[in-house]
Amino acid sequence: MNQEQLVYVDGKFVERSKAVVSVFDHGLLYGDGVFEGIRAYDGNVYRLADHIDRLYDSAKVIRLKVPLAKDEMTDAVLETLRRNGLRDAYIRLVVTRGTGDLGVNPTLCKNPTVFIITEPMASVLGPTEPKVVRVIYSSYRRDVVDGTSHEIKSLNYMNSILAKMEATNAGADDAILLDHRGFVSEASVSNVFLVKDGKLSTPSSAAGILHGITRARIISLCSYLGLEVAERDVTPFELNTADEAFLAGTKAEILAVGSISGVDIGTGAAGPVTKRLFVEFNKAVRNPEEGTTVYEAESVSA
Ligand code: PXG
Repeated sequence: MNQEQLVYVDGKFVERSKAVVSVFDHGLLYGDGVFEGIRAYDGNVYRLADHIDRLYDSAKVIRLKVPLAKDEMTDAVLETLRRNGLRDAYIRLVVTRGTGDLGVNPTLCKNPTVFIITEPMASVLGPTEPKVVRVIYSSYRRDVVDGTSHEIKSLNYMNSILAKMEATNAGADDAILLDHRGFVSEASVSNVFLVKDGKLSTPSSAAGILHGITRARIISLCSYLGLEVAERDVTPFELNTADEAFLAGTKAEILAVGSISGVDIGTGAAGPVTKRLFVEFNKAVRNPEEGTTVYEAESVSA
């Protein structure tokens, strides 16, 4: 594609190199804003309605009034993809508090900033096998639910960034954060599952997790497949001694966890339940019924 990709900024489509926000935007000054990371698979935006709902829930909790109705936001996402001719894409949808003064108080920020970045991104889901990653336990604890809770998908990602840097520094792919009590919470930008004796477990809301859309889909896939899933407190001991563990998120899709801080999980390779869910999830994301179609049928090129 020769033409520069376009970014939606406050209702206008702007060339990527010219897409900017003010240095007085509180999204930049204070991390005051919310976002979503979304994928499109073959012209269908996976679970777009769920992402839009979560965005508006995050905004509600920080008392940020999104200047578009949900259907207008949906149209803006689809139009950005169309204008960029993208079928397999990553979508970053951001709403910031907007410009204000040099003070943390947001009341002077009158107009929230909305921008939508789309880029080509092919799925990492291969036809058969999930990728295996090595992770560590981070020394940073997940933010608490009565603090800067990750239930809010806010622009404040320092907690995850510190953990991710720690992982990179240790030569690992990612880090799992524990919550303030010492229970397993989540990885930097994905949720955690374990499999023991054929049953799955995943940390519950109490552990300060983001309510992942991939996590929710895996739980419903498990129920369809007749697999049991418990949402509960998980100790590091339980995770270390699991038969299998995997990470789930929009960007990660499904990644098998081979080891955590040097302890092999199961055989250290992707286990049978992880592989099965990987295949099923792969099918789900490509099912047009699970997505919001970007292109009208007549405009789809062969
Ligand atoms: N936990 C956290 C803290 C996240 O940020 C997930 C779990 C998984 O949620 P979903 O709804 O995606 O299944 C996330 C998701 C990025 C990026 O560019 C981050 C996420 C999603 C997409 C892209 O870093 N975070």
